[in-house]
Amino acid sequence: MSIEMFRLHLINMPLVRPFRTSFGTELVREVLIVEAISSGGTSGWAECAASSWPGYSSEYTAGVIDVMTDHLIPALRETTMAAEPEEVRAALDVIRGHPMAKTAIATSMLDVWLRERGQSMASFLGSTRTEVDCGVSVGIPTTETLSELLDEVGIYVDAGYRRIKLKIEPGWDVEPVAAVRARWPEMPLQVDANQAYTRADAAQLAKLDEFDLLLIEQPLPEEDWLGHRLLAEVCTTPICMDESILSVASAESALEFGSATIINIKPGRVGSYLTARDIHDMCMARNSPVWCGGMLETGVGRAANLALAALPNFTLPGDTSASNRYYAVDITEPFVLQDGRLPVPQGPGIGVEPVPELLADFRIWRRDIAISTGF
Ligand code: NPG
Repeated sequence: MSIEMFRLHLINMPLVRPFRTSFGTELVREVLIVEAISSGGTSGWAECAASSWPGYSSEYTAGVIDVMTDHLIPALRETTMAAEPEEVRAALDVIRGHPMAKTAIATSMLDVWLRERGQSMASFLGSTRTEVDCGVSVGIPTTETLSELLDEVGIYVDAGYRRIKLKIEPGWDVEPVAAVRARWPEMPLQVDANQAYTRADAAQLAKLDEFDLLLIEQPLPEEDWLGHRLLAEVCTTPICMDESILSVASAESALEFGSATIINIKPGRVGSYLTARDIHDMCMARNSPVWCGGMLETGVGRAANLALAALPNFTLPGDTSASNRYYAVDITEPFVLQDGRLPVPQGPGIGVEPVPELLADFRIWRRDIAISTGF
């Protein structure tokens, strides 16, 4: 088996409602879908987590396309690897950084590899569940009103989501959390600041302690390990890291240094589903819970994330919401919430494929990169 070509599909997916975070607002998700095509004609599919602009991290779609074309795919071409997933990871890791681009290339190849073996990604990664508990991430309302927030949260509570995550930023934190907590006293609740605070905000963040939150996610800049630890000393709410976690080493450092007690695992941020699994294993050995983050994925990225979230130490509900929380029409068969859970795909590879007509409908650009990796 050899990969003969990568086909990059750039699509524009309108969100059902704007998604506002402390770093910006998305109305339409620009999504890069990677298709790896083997000599046997099997297509493997992956979704790149990058956004169109470098607001969440330094990666962005146009940069991803460049690094894939100029560096990552050529790095594969130069190797004599046999396409074992570990060898693909090692070949791509010759290039520094660019984890979202690497994850997309590696996952498309892994999907081919698994499909040709008839094995599901869930079983390959070591899943122990056939369905996963789902949470939902609620953006800052564009009107900045509590009524809009409560209306949106109400929709998700009624839909059966098992955990609510509120986006916060300076000026939008204690009041919205208090309002949601007052309306839903029993609902598992957490917040995400996307690095919007500074060490000087510790007292403000500690005011959130009275609302019985599961965690505060990434309150401080990603490189501020000491700041997170100092914050953990003044807050009783557990601190969780997202943007800071790029590897097993950074996750282990976070736990060991006391910067965080809970890790959000996003495969795109760590360069590979194999590394995501390794972080899971390390955290499990330390009795530290993990949960699966989300990047507003279509069904392609969601399927792979659900396979990961089915591993045993994903004990907190993830940002793995149903298709209709994001898109009126998904590019795969939609994922539908059932009793607050989503099923883990069990078919070969990621277990889903884009519907060709829908992929074509949403596509704005396509590029073929022919290669032979020699395996
Ligand atoms: O449900 O996929 C989802 C969204 C979860 O909040 C979420 N993602 O900071 O984690 C994040 C945020 C995000 C989304 C970041 C898109 C960047 C782009």
